[in-house]
Amino acid sequence: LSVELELNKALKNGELVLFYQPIVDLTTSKPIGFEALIRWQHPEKGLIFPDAFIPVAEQSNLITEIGYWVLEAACKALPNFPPHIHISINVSARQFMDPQLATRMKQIIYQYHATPNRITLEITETLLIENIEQVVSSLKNLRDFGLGISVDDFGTGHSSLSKLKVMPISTLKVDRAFIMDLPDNKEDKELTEAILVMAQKLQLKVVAEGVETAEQRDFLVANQCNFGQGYYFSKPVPLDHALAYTERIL
Ligand code: G
Ligand code: G
Ligand code: MN
Ligand code: NA
Repeated sequence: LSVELELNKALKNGELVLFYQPIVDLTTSKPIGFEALIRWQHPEKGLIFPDAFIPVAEQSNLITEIGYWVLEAACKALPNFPPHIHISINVSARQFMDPQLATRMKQIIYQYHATPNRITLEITETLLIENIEQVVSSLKNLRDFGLGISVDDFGTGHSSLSKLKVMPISTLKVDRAFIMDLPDNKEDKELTEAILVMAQKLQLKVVAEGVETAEQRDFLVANQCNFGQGYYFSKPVPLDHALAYTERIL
């Protein structure tokens, strides 16, 4: 059986699950939200990570169906979290080829009585350079509905800085590549500082990704980076662990 066929079956059989990684306020370590990250609970092979199946799904319309499943699962999980907590979901570029994207996402959110401003979409920079009318129109539609829009892995793609200003974006997620060698690496230090200053001027929130040490956290706080995510706080965990994390810290 090809991975694609197996994955299609997995989707129907309920073998896909969401794990959750906290996004914290760096000064207090309290979670402000969670990023939902998909896993495949395979009956024989055990837990399969997204790198092994998302690229396959992205080669077909399967990513569209998986994307709607992810939003639905996030909407179902949302009432379990305290009301100030949001959930971020990853949306692949290919999902924007679906002209019904905004309409169907809104339907799912209505269906589960989810509050739109408790859901954030994580998109990648590559989506922004393509600048297809459809992408911009879907994003604006969803932003106007109340969803947050984050640019994931910021700094690794080729985003045009001028587009950042006109795109309906609320948050930059600075890629782990810039964070991992902080605070010793001079270049990464300067690049991170520059990104933080730029984000402040554009009135964008910043989430530092891949925070693994107290030194990285301290550097980020000293440079007015408000939010972070990484193994220093927690790795992605199942829903019950994520809920326990919320209670432990609050
Ligand atoms: O922990 P991690 O191995 O979860 O994630 C690996 C990659 O898979 C990340 O780049 C992440 O963006 C991607 N990914 C995780 N969950 C999803 C999802 O629900 N949809 C899409 N499109 N990508 C995802
Ligand atoms: O591409 P995206 O940012 O959506 O995916 C997040 C990926 O980064 C996931 O694979 C997640 O497990 C991983 N991740 C999250 N925090 C850390 C961290 O502190 N260190 C490392 N090495 N990876 C992380
Ligand atoms: Mn992400
Ligand atoms: Na990222």
